[in-house]
Amino acid sequence: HCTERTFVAIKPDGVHRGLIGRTIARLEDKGYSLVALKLLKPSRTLAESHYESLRSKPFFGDLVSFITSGPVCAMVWEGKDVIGQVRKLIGNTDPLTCAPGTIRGDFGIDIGRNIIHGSDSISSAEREIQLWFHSEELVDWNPSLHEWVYE
Ligand code: YYY
Ligand code: MG
Repeated sequence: HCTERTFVAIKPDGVHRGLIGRTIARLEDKGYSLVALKLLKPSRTLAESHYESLRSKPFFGDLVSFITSGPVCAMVWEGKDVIGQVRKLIGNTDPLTCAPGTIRGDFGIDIGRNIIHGSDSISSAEREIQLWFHSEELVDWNPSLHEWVYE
């Protein structure tokens, strides 16, 4: 199988609400593997560059204050089509329009408290992984479940 990596972050609301374990469980249950994981309080520089494409939006200031309030659980996940599949597991940006069964659909109500981030493309995944992690923090390993998850 060809693998792909994505950047996932449980935002401060998800951490405060005790949703780290249940969120990780959903990605593990799907069959994806964790490549890196850390808990941090992001700097303003990190939060602003993470969301740099949204700099001109009216909610940008609130978004950066919220993310920097921390803690954030930053992760890299790997597997076939993981970028698109994680976006599906997460659900739409606005939790009110998410289907039940998605993370935001099950756990969120307001758009500014939507629990989790997932990269939206190959290029943003590469950019975000580099932004949040040093290359030596990414762990190469071969999950023994692969032969039962992939044909
Ligand atoms: O990728 P995703 O998180 O689903 O949405 P983006 O359009 O990239 O926006 C990033 C982040 O900004 C969103 O998760 C919540 C916040 N936000 C907001 O507070 N209000 C909006 N109208 C749009 C986005
Ligand atoms: Mg986005």
